[in-house]
Amino acid sequence: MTKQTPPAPHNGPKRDDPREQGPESGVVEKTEIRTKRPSLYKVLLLNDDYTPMEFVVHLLREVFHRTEEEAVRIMLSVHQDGVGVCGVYSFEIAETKVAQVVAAARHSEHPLQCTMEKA
Ligand code: TYC
Repeated sequence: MTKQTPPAPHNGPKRDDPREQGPESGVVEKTEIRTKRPSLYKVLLLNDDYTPMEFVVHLLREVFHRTEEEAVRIMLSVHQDGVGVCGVYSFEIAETKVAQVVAAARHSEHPLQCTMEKA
């Protein structure tokens, strides 16, 4: 009868044993953190035949912090082209500005329209 070599001593779980992935396994997992820059949105004013020019200029100054010259230029470009950009903002800021313009216009009973679109 031939003598067999005894099996190698078994110290703990083998590599494909699920226990190998446990906290004592020495496996270090790295979680990759990916950040995305927030999308930007254009706030647009639409032209109409009834809202006074001065009212539009006032809103551009108060809501969009435009100078008198910038406000007049933007208002006139909306008046001529039908639509114009008041500013570009993150989603929440753009949404708030649209709401402020619409609220002020309705309060003063002007039909002015203001919307936003992805820049
Ligand atoms: N067209 C308007 C007028 O002649 C002026 C105006 C400009 C209205 C811009 C809206 O978004 C607007 N009184």
